[in-house]
Amino acid sequence: MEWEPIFHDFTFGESERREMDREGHIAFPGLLKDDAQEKLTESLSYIESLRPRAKEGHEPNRFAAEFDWYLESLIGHPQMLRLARDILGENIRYDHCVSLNRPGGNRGTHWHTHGYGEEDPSLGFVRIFFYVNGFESDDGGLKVVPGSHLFRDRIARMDSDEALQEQWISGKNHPITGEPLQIHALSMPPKTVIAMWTFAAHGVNPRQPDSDTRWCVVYAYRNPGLPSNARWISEEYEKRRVPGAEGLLSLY
Ligand SMILES: O=C(O)CCC(=O)C(=O)O
Ligand SMILES: [Fe+2]
Repeated sequence: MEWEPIFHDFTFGESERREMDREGHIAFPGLLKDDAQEKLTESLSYIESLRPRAKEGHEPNRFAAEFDWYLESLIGHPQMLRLARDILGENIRYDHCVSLNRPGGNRGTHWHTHGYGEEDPSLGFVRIFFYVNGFESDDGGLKVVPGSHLFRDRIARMDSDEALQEQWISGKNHPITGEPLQIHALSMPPKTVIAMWTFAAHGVNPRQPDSDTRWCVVYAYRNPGLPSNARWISEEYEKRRVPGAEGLLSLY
């Protein structure tokens, strides 16, 4: 299979690893190539168009790669796998691909963390977000709390920044820097890729009513070893031969 590059040149070396391990996430602004941005926009619009006819249990947004060949082709793309393996080490599995499109007026999402390997920190889980047309902090913007992942806490749901501040952040210091934990509302240019550890607290601000759709998709990978709650792969799809991803679709 011939692969077109999806990313510009990037490095995930010692300093990137330190940043990710200190902050809980790392952003690569403008990493996506123009061609990948264009194809992703098309694919994500297509996924959006299917949603009104969604079948419960196999929704096009939650199983996005099963509905679109281009999204599927990125699961095993060499640059994607290199990034996932730079973060997680060699032994990885694909976990899910979910579209996160947010049209004007979308309400965003509450604060939460995701789990995996609560009892076994050697098992990593990373989400790789493609913010195809970027976002502003007050317009469908991703919010994070640098250092929150080091607490390895399951935050079920907190509806506002104030609630998170009062009920979870208050009194906590960053375990590495010693500074009080703080909410950061990010702004990112188009074509940004963000990798995030599973225990990082995050939420999303509402999209402004007059804004266009924020196009976004997330790919998740993990070290095998435990069942995974968010592993959205249909039974049939698990048997599929996805180029580049041979052996990566199984649970263990
Ligand atoms: O829409 C986003 O930017 C992030 C959504 C989210 O929390 C997730 O996919 O885990
Ligand atoms: Fe999330």
